[in-house]
Amino acid sequence: MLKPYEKWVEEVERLCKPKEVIWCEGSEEEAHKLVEIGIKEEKINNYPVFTELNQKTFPKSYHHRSHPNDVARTEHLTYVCYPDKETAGPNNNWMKPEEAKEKLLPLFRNCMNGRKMYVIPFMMGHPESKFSKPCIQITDSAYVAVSMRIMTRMNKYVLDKIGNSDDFLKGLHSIGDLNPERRFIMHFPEESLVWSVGSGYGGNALLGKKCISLRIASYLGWKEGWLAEHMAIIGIEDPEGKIHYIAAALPSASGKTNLCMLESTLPGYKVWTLGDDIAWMWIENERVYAINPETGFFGVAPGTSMKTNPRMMKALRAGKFYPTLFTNTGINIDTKEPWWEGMEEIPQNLIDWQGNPWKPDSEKPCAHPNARFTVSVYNLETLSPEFDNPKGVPISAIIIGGRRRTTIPLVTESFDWKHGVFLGARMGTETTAAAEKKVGIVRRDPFAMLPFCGYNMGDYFQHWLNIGKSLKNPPKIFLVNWFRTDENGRYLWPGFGENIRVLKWIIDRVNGKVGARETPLGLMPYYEDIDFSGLNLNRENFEKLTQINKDEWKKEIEEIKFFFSTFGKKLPDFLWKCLKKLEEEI
Ligand code: OXD
Ligand code: MN
Repeated sequence: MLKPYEKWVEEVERLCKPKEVIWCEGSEEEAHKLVEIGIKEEKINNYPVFTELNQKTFPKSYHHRSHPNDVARTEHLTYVCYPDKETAGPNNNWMKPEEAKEKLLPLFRNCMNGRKMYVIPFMMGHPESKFSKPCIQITDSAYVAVSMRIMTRMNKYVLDKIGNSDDFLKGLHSIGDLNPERRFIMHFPEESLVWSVGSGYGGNALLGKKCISLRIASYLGWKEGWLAEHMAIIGIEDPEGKIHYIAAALPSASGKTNLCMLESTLPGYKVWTLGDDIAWMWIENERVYAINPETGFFGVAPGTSMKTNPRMMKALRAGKFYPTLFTNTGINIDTKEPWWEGMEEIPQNLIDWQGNPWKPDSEKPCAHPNARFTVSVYNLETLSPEFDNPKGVPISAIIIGGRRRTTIPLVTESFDWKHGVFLGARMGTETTAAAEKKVGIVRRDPFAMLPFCGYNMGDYFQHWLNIGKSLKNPPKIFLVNWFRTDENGRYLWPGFGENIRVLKWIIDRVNGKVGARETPLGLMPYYEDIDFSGLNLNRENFEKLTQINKDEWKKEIEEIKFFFSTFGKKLPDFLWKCLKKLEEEI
């Protein structure tokens, strides 16, 4: 008798008709073979899937060039499928499950003809954690298979763990013909199933990440009483050696990776990394605990440098875990090293992300603005010793933050958990290159989850409110904005390592060490309570950073009203009440 997972793999094989089925085990030896296949056999747009980079300066590194039309998440082609539209909510594209399958079956039929099919067993979360999930992804891309080894606990033990049960999450992926007309990322949360076709891009194709660990997991969390969030997790060690853990939701390409590797400019403070993108959180003994279900970083390369993120630069060169991947970066053809805008001085002979010679006066950037590195957490020197603790870490504070040039102050503490849910629900941010759309437009992005919440966000807000009810000592919630500018468009806040000053204030608030001033938006710091030592930030700039501009807020409130009204009856009354109170006070 076939086990349920064997039956599923056989069905997929019959549908997709690969020339060969490879059951992956997750070993390093196997990863070498997969990379070899990517170098010698598989091609994308006539380029080999992998080319070797300089093995001395970037040990174990390879370059990957995607199809030029396949460089970011495609939100307009991403659907959640439930029998009814209301469960999906206005925040998702929706299709009925039968309709979605009918649409995609012809795209999967024979799609792996002449190609290899990889069966990848993996765990999201530590195998001994009660919150981890066994999963299997099927793919026809060696790039995806190798990336999954970096990003997840890919291991054949997962098959033993699944055994005869059908309680595992499934993802079927094919790059198809890479034609955006035939590209879809379909989620079937009620079946713990994802179908993705037509893209090899990380967020669309590494199904353990956004699809399973956020869209499907957020649905499971809603049903089972926990949270799957788009959050980094860090431990902040103070001069006495005490560590506070913080989870931080910032939108895509807005600094979660830099935050979780922050190198403190305040003496005695040190940041430990647990995760840069996803947090699964649950309640235990009336406290919130979190794990990062991933084991790798899929970070934005442009802008990453020894100045902005030295720890990541070292991890990329560390060569501990096999392999490290660079996707759509430029290449220095003299040294065979990857290069991107903002890295360091510009080398003489570069080719751009599409393989064309590139000079600083070229019209287009050398690296794609959403060029990425994929690197194991185990390459990082400051990985928290708690990373592999199946029990997770207790969370003292939750940070949410948008990318906003105006309106939003540097840091605001919510009055309580419920008010924190309001701050998260009304959050807006300027769009970035992580998804295919116009960059720099403000859109509402509650808890940085708009593209990733797998069900109606009205229900999601209520779920957050409900979680608060079972917490005796809930984490404090803070809204931050590192991106406010002055009248000349210059950033008012230096960001990066200097963010530790705001994090220190947050921890001081958690420990009741400093006061705060009450404003209509929430609790804000006094100038004296943030440690600005060694930083040239005068009171006048601090006031600009924390200013509440009435005209900007009138506009903001109108936008929030419009956004809230899209949820109809599903929006918790409490959030309307908070908005009304804010409007009156402004
Ligand atoms: C990511 C994203 O890749 O949010 O993490 O797009
Ligand atoms: Mn992300």
